[in-house]
Amino acid sequence: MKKTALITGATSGIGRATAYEFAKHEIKLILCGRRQDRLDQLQNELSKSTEVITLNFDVRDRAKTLEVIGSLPEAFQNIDILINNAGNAHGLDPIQTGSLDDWDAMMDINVKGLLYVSKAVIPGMTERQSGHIINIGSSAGKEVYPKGNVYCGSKHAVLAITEGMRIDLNPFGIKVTAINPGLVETEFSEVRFKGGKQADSVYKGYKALQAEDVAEVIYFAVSRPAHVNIADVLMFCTAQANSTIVKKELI
Ligand code: NDP
Ligand code: 8X3
Repeated sequence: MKKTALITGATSGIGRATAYEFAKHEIKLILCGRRQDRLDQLQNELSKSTEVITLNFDVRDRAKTLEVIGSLPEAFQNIDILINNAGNAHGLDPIQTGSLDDWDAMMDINVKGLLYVSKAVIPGMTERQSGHIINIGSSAGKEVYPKGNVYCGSKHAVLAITEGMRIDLNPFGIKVTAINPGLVETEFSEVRFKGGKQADSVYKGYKALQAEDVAEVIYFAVSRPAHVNIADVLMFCTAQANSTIVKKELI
């Protein structure tokens, strides 16, 4: 039987590439995001390969998150795969001058949003005693870098929550995975720098990971045999050694 996946943050970057990768493998898709035009476009394109529905909600809205996921049409109710991907960095500032709004956004979206979505999906998985949750962490969840403070904190939290999920869901046979990429060329930096010029230089002078590279690893994780769980992946582009060392060509 075809599997069903719910992907948050499907309107851009890693989530969008994962939707395309899963569609190739005929996984039924519940695609989530806030930009309706992009959700419509994805539904039009991917419906050629698989069944697709879209959900428009902000993961910060606890009531709406629980409501929309709780009222899925019957054919999409049994979620086999949850990709907790929605999230971003907001700002890159030293802790002494960071913006409270940016801090709220990162903790509310990257951490609490992930929890709300999980809360809506996990009961079905425990009832069926099967499922796979993939949380998109980051290299920032393993290593703190200058001015990364709160974003790194949010991603360290994602990793701790992932480990907690793996422990608590172990009796139910549910797989839990963290995929932790380094620099990926998406809209991430446009969001972090609020569309400012700084975003233009982030992926210049080297070949960053592409969203499709991460999507392939996500599909690898979900396509392992029943007895195999890919627990934790750290992936960088070849030019990146860690959060602060990136080999760039002079341009
Ligand atoms: P993008 O900015 O390209 O995509 C972010 C996605 O998250 C969009 O689809 C956006 O959709 C969604 N999103 C953001 N805020 C909300 C919200 N409040 N409610 C619902 N959806 C939301 O970035 P990436 O693809 O790069 O990021 C995806 C994940 O990967 C994030 O968790 C990020 O932290 C992580 N990551 C990214 C790396 C990178 O270098 N790019 C590296 C490591 C991890 P919409 O605006 O339509 O709601
Ligand atoms: C995104 C990668 O290095 O900008 O999580 O934090 S980084």
